[in-house]
Amino acid sequence: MADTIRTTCPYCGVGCGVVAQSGDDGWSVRGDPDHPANFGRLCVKGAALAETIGLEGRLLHPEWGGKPVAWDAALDMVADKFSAAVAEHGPDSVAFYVSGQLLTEDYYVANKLMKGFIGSGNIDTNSRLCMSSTVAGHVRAFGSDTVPGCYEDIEQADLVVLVGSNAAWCHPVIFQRLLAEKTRRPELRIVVVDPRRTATAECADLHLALRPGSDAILFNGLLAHLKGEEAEVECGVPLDQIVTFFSWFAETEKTVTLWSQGINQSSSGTDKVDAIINCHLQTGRIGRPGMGPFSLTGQPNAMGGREVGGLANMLAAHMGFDEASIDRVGRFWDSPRVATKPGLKAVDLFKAVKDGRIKALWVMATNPAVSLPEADLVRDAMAACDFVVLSDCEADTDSARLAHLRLPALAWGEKDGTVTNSERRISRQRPFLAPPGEAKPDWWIMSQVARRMGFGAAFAYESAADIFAEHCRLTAFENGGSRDLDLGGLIGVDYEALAPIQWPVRRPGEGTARMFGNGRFYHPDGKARMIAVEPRRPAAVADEALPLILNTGRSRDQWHTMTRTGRSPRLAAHAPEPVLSIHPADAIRFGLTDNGLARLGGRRASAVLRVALDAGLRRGEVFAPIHWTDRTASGAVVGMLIDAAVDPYSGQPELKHAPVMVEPYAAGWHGVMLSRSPVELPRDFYWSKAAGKSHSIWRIAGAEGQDWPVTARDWLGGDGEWIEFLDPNRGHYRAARLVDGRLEGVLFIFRWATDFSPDWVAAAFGRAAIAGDERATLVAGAPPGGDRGSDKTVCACFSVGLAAIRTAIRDNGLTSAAQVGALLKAGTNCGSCVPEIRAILAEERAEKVA
Ligand SMILES: Nc1nc2c(c(=O)[nH]1)N[C@H]1C(S)=C(S)[C@@H](COP(=O)(O)OP(=O)(O)OC[C@H]3O[C@@H](n4cnc5c(=O)[nH]c(N)nc54)[C@H](O)[C@@H]3O)O[C@H]1N2
Ligand SMILES: Nc1nc2c(c(=O)[nH]1)N[C@H]1C(S)=C(S)[C@@H](COP(=O)(O)OP(=O)(O)OC[C@H]3O[C@@H](n4cnc5c(=O)[nH]c(N)nc54)[C@H](O)[C@@H]3O)O[C@H]1N2
Ligand code: SF4
Ligand SMILES: [Mo]
Repeated sequence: MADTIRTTCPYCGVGCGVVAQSGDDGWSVRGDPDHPANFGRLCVKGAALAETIGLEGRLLHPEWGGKPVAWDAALDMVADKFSAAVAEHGPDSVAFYVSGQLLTEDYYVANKLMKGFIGSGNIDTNSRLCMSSTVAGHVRAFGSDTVPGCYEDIEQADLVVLVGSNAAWCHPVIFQRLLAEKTRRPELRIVVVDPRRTATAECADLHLALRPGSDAILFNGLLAHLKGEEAEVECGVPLDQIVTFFSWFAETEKTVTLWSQGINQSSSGTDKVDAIINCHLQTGRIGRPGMGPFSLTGQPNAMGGREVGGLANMLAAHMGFDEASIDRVGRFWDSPRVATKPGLKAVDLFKAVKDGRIKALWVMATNPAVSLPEADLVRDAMAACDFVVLSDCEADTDSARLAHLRLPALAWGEKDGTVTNSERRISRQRPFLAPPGEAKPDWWIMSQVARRMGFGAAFAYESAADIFAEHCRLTAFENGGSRDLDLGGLIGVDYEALAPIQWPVRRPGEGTARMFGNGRFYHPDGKARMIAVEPRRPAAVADEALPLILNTGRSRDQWHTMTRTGRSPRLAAHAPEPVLSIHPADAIRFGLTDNGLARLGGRRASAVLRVALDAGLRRGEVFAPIHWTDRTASGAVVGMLIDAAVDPYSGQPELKHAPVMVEPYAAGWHGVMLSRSPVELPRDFYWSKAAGKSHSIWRIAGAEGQDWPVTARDWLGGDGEWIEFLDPNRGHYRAARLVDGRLEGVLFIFRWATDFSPDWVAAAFGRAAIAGDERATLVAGAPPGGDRGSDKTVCACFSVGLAAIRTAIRDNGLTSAAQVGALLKAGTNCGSCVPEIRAILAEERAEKVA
């Protein structure tokens, strides 16, 4: 294989180009300077990609009941089980649950197999949890699921409004492009609409910390204002801020409104999307440079999935279930059995699994046992299903544990295909690593099953390129300008060399930056629709038993259930534990302390999280990240606390608004454990696990005391040489286990919560042997010199901590993030931490005044 490969980042929907290069130390990655999404930039997650390509923990062989089986047997079994269920109970007794992390080619095959040949609409995707309200909102307004604009619009705008989007963390390179433009043109205004003061809000000219769920009231009010009507806007925002926002919006022609999950993940998400789009239609600000409504997509291929018809309510290639489309797709696929009605949407699909209507379920590239609302009930459903097959790159995920059959899929760096980013730009993901073990491309696995189910002729693909060509032909088939998605100009293209291009591509080499600039939309009359929106409150309300509202979302340096980012020590440093952010006044009210532990309770389940006081939250609301699973924490799956209220049009669940209770988690002991080998800890006390360089780090705490020397051997292994220190009076225990002089594990237990940082012990794990004098310091409980090295990483690229930044600001009187960067390098590489550096500067300023 070549030693320099151009490919695309597998994380967020920005879709950055990546150059992978092999050198003496293995593969390294850098931003692709020629890719139009990022022009060479990468955020910290993209920059750390090379740290995530190791094979540890990968699923490398098909497994039945935990034991390896041959591919042939595994594929036969899937085909037999699905065929038998269809024969006995009909096509709607089977289902696929897929993902925006599949490549377009994989997705196309999944959709064709289910909707075209099994003949059921029962294929849905995790994009249901992510983008489906935007899809429904687009279709209602435009007659098609079309993102009108492009990234350049964000730089050309004079006003950028971010609604329910923490782009500084979730779409960092787009946000960097916006901030760079703001530096060039300080008159460019940024407004952030988010109940929380996020890193994004930190960089805004105006932050509207509205009451959660009240966005439709705000945008209805704005629409009335734009029409010259009087409007009362009660959404928890002071009137002067509303007036400022409305007048900025009214007076600024070049306005882009970006939104993401704060809008979509709502029981009225579709209405909220249309309430935003209404304001752009009213002012004609759409499809022209520097303006437009712009949904930021989450996953690397959320858009590609929508394009092939991966959502249960779409058929294929942006066609729905109307008679003409069913007929057209049937003729194109040469199948008499094309599904004639939409299938079950994700939440309903898993309800059907639970009550036995679905007899065979295939989960691909997603972790529903964690990411769906009512995740506990989803687990029950999977456990009760007759046959669950799961394709993943990882061997051990919460969902994989519930599957009968596990199939090993190729991962990023190995797989080959295309993805589409938020601005409709199709880019290639190219392989630079050999397929490990027996792992296979997802499209291959499904095509093999299709052949065994008797559909061989329609699935005779030899490569991803074959599938892409067929997909392009379908988008162009009997199109004639009637459908937005048209890849006719890519038919016959050199797939290997395919350069990033924005669809529609009607003629070779001609991409499309903007849609609708000519005023033509895809409703039959060619016009767009303004949708009358009646604001609705979130489905669930706080009460005496569950007095707080839980908001959930993302941390800066982790991706979803951490299967990839969790491998990188650099990425773990920013937030090594699952954290509950709470307003200081609420913390006092519920008896919580900063850095202590809290039990967060919902109706059926609870979670234990580390407390972080955050005055940027509204009172009565708490925030928790979605990343921790049963593999990485004792109990921090927030999806179990959230009821599955869904939007009536899109079926998207309300993942940002769940009533919860909170109480202190009283711990009698606290500790840290480091181990080179995997340890499976019990779940009757708190623990969370993070990656170290050659080991894992567990933070632990519990109520009941233990016989520590016994417990330590139980967890870390009995043999080898032990160095121990036990002080029963003070409740202290410290132990290190060495094998052949090399450190294998350490366990430190304290009586009191401590912000002990394991960095200095971690360094010892890197050494081949521990010298005599160092052995004593290992269990002394503090590194030589007594500096426990406790600090929070702010800049992951250059490992710069909070303390160093504070000191530099104080000692040198620094006033800008640029000055901090000049002195410490922090924030000068990927820039992801610049918003945090600004927040630290603001805190230091406030302290000086006070
Ligand atoms: N670091 C990182 N980046 C990611 C991902 C990741 O896992 N990690 N995942 C990717 C994916 S798949 C997605 S979908 C995107 C998501 O990207 P975002 O949507 O930007 O991220 P979230 O943190 O889910 O939520 C955004 C914000 O919505 C706010 N919010 C909650 N309720 C409301 C409300 O009622 N109104 C408004 N206006 N705001 C509200 C939350 O406070 C939060 O700050 O991120 C992508 N990028
Ligand atoms: N409470 C709450 N819940 C949420 C959200 C929220 O904001 N709050 N956000 C929702 C959103 S927007 C999203 S997108 C979802 C994400 O939730 P999930 O999709 O469940 O999360 P991931 O960890 O991305 O799961 C992807 C899995 O696919 C595997 N994988 C990666 N690439 C491939 C591949 O090419 N082939 C195969 N076969 N497997 C692969 C990975 O190893 C991983 O196990 O979570 C949703 N859930
Ligand atoms: S912004 Fe970061 S995570 Fe998103 S595509 Fe670019 S490098 Fe990847
Ligand atoms: Mo997402």
